[in-house]
Formats: sequence, C-alpha cells, structure tokens
Amino acid sequence: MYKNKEQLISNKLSIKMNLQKTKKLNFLYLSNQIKTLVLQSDSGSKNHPDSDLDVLDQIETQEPSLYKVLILNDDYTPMDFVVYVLKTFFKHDDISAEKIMMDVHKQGSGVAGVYTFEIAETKSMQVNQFAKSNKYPLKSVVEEEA
Ligand code: TYC
Repeated sequence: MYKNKEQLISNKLSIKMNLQKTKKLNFLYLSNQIKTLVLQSDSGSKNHPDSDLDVLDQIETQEPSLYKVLILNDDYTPMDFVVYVLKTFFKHDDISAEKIMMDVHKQGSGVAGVYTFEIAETKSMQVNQFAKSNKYPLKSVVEEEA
C-alpha cells in the first residue's frame, strides 16, 4: 500500500515534469517560428528593395504606356470622308476634325487620338477597314508616344 502510494506519487511527478518539458519545448518551438517569420518579413521589403513583392508593387503603380493613332495623307480620299472618320471614330467636333484633316493634307500625317495600346489598335483597324470597304486608300497607323 505504501509502496503503491509512493509509486503513484512518483508517477504523478514524472507526468507533471513531462508536461512541463513539453510546454517548454512547445514554447521554444513557437518562439523560434515567430523569430523566423519576423526575419523573413524584414528581409522581404526593407533590406532587399527588389524582392518579388516590391517588383510587383512597382509594376502595379506604373502608368500604362500611351499610343497615338496617326492618320496618313493620300491623293484620293475625299476631304469630307476624312472629316467624317475623325468625327465618328475619334469623337472630334466639326472644327477640330476639319483642322486635323487639313494638317494631314498639308503635312502628310496627324494625330487623330491618343489611347492605351488595345484601344489605339482597335480604332486604327476600324478606320482602315471602314476606308477599305468604301474603296478609299485612307490609312491609319499606331505609334507609341515618346
Ligand atoms: N489629300 C486628300 C485630298 O486632297 C485629303 C486627305 C486628307 C486624304 C487627309 C487623307 O488623311 C487624309 N483629297
């Protein structure tokens, strides 16, 4: 009986010690994990400005490049047709469309509008298709803004 009681107490003690040991190990493990995470996040942005996340941030905050849609002169397309194109596809009013058309007529080319790449390409294609289907040689091209 006595021996049993002694055994019981020693068992209880060893369980208690094991528990404490486990708690201590858990604590050490967790504090190490936290240290690793803190170190990782520090080296991410402060010490290495070109980390993947910084590069992504830089890309996201960049303004999109802009592209000009240029209208080219030719000897056959009627002036009224060019004015109609500038009003319809590029939303110019009468005065602005007439001025751009005359500039193109005199200087060889002129800016119809400035857009992001896909919009510029789409408008240029639409104009070229519209001129072709009306049997006029009018051409537009896209050029990146300097
Ligand atoms: N040069 C053409 C004419 O004299 C008019 C014209 C102007 C044609 C502008 C194309 O992009 C153009 N009929």
